[in-house]
Amino acid sequence: MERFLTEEQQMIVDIARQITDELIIPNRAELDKHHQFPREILNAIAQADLMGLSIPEDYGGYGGSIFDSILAIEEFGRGCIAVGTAYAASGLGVLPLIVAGSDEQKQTYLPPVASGEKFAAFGLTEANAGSDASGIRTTAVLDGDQWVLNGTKQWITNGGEAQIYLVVAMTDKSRGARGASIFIVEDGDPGFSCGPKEHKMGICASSTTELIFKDCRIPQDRLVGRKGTGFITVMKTLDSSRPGIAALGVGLAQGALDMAVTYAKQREQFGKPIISFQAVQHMLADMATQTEAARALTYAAAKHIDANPKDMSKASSMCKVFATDVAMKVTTDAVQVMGGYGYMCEYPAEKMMRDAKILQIYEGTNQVQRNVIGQELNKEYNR
Ligand code: COS
Repeated sequence: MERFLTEEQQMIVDIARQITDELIIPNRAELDKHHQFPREILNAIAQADLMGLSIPEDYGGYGGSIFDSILAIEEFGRGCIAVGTAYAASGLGVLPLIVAGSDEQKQTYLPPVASGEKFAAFGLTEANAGSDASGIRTTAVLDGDQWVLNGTKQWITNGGEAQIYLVVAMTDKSRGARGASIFIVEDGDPGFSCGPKEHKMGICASSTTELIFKDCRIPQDRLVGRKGTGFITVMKTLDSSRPGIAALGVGLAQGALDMAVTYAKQREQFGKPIISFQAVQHMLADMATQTEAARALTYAAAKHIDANPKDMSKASSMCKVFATDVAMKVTTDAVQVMGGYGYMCEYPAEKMMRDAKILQIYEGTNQVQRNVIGQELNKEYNR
């Protein structure tokens, strides 16, 4: 369906599409099999000037909207959401800086991420703090003119591959959500290390590690925003980034649909291509309709957020939950349409289905998204 993009937006799609067709799709199976971080592909994305899409122009980026950036993410997701995740996670990593960082911090840390010279990562989750984001236990204590961090972050995307980490730590445990603050930690800071890469069900080419802080000392000026405002910055960060996860879902669903239709036109049973059977047609019809609906909501949500930065939560959660549930359903149905071939590791359908699952879990489970939507509805109808 017509997407009503501007010339610039169509250019973003065209460049991302070319990278996806020429570099991501031909290499995704090998990257997945060997759990290999897609460094060369990310370098190509950087060379095409797409790393800094949502970074302001003053800091070396393209200065695009959230809508602009999800167009690229959707295309990469069509090829492989492990690559899309590594790409989007670098953008997520610097979002707290864009939301709350000082001009000096932005001047220092944003240009190398915009150029792709450095990658970023966002460190929030811990063993006992996932959905309960304010339950984190990592601490930061001011000692002279240095912050001392202690604790362990878990399941951090781009861990071990990034050079810049935006890390959430408690500066005052007694104040709960109001006692959290955000810090910039650099690869090589004393007392900071990353754990080994986790083995995952899907998105195997992306890197997921622990971040370990043992008396990690960083300069005082690495605090992002005011002390104690970290939780709000985290919430704003995630509200801005969740349309990107929705876009990965839309892209993945599109990739699975393309594959299933192509297969159904070629595969013959009972002397006819299986697409001529209504049972298969109905599955494909639902897959196509759901993918278009997910795209429409994701685009509408991104545009709403760009225009209303103070009213992001509901739209952001709605597109995340809908598009990622669609991605799970469409990839599962693609495997079904392809039958035995769909189930074999030799073909891409099974990877797509394995990959889809994480979309319903990370950057806030789909259950948390439904809570957010429900709470927002409750507030709206009280007004
Ligand atoms: N934008 C701005 N402020 C927000 C906000 C948002 N989206 N959501 C909450 N806040 C504010 C609240 O207004 C409240 O402020 P005050 O203390 O001034 O009243 C404060 O933040 C605490 O809010 P709340 O009490 O609602 O927080 P909860 O601890 O109940 O947590 C959820 C709310 C569940 C929504 C939050 O913890 C969450 O998003 N969890 C999922 C985290 C996640 O995505 N994890 C995945 C890993 S990150 S890649």
